[in-house]
This record gives sequence, structure tokens and C-alpha cells, in this order.
Amino acid sequence: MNDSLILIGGGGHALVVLDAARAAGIMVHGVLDDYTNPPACAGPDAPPLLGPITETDPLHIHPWIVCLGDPDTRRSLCTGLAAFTDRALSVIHPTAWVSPSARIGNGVYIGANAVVNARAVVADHVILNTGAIVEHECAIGTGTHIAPNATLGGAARVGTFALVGLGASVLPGVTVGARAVVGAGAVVTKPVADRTRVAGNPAREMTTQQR
Ligand code: JB3
Repeated sequence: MNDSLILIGGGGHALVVLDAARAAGIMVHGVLDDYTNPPACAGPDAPPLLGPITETDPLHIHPWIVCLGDPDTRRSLCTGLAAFTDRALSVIHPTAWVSPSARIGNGVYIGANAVVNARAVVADHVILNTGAIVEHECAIGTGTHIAPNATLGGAARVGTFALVGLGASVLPGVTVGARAVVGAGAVVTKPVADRTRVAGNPAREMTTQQR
């Protein structure tokens, strides 16, 4: 297998993954994107565009990471690429702290200054964005995005393909369900059901009008 990385998606998130990969000494082979607009990742020092995001040929020989923030697109891509998951590569910025007792899946992005403390379990394709804090014994499901400066208290749990928004907090031991969305700055004090959107302090379910 060639060890240079494919970025799936070439927008804003790919830009930060590209920087982190380079800072970690990972060579980036190219980008898959749909070219509807010039992708943010294009430019003189950018890796080449190799094809649309659905192109799987390069994934037979290269490691890869999904670089799309949109949860629905991430979910359909990660599900469709399940056969290639063993080649999904995690990119960890050198300034992140990851406890030696934490378990990190495949294709995980851990951004600058993020912290993953002891015995946390982070499943495949998770984004732990810039400065996110994942405390001891947390469990994060596949494909979930913990946004910049969001904090999960000790032993908090977040289900698959959920979003914990910018600067939000989940109190220790509290569970956020699969595909739930926690709004920016929210403070989650009670369990959040699957596919539920919450916001505020303390976080409450958003009505259809508030969305
Ligand atoms: O907030 C932060 C720090 N990061 C956000 C990140 C987590 O999610 C960032 O600000 C953006 O909100 C988002 O980054 P992302 O996913 O790179 O979005 P954007 O900059 O819009 O780039 C999406 C790229 O994916 C574009 O180049 C699209 O052409 C390409 N793309 C291809 N197919 C697609 C699809 N994007 C979407 N959403 N859906 C597709 O099917």
C-alpha cells in the first residue's frame, strides 16, 4: 500500500486536516471533491484534485480520511466506504494531547490543542476539532463531530454522527444520542435523545420554529 493520504472533500475542513497532516509528517497524495465550485483546498501548494468524492479507485492503495463537516454527507460517505475502513487513517495534530490509555479509531481527525484524556474511546471517522476537550472515559460514536472548544465532561457519551457545536459543554456522565445536534454554546445537563436538537443553558429541545 502507498502511504500517502487521500482527503475526501476539499473544503474548509480539508484545509485544516491538510495542515495537521503536514504538521504530523503525513504526505498528502490528493483530494477528492466534486468541483461544483473551486474547492477551498485548491491552490499552488495544495495537493492535486483526483476525482469526485464518490471515486473509490485511489482508496484501494492509499489511506484516506473523510474531510466533510456536514453530518449527513459524512454519514453516507462513511457508510458507503465501510469496506475500506481498515485503510482509513487518523490525523492527529502534533499539539493535541491524546492519553496513551485512550482508544482512537480509524479515520479520526484530532485538531490543534485538542485533548483526549485517559480511557476515552473515540470511534472511526470522528472529528475532534480545534481545542475540543474529551475527558476521561468518554465514549464517542462513529462519525461524530465535536466542534472547536466544545467540552465533554468525564464519562460523557455521544452517539454516532452527532454534532456537539462550537463551545458547547456536555456535563460529566451525560449521554447525547445518535445524530443529535447540540447548538453552539449549549450546556447539556440531561440526556439528549437520538436525532434531537438542543440549545441553550441548560440545553432544551429546540422547537421547529427555533431551528
Ligand atoms: O467550523 C469549523 C471549524 N469547520 C467546519 C467544518 C467542520 O465543516 C467548516 O467551517 C464548514 O462548515 C464545514 O467544512 P467542509 O465540510 O469542508 O465544508 P465546505 O467548506 O462547504 O466544503 C465542502 C466541500 O465538499 C466542497 O468543496 C464541496 O464541493 C465538497 N462536496 C462534494 N460533495 C460536498 C459534497 N459537500 C457537501 N456538503 N455535500 C456533498 O455531497
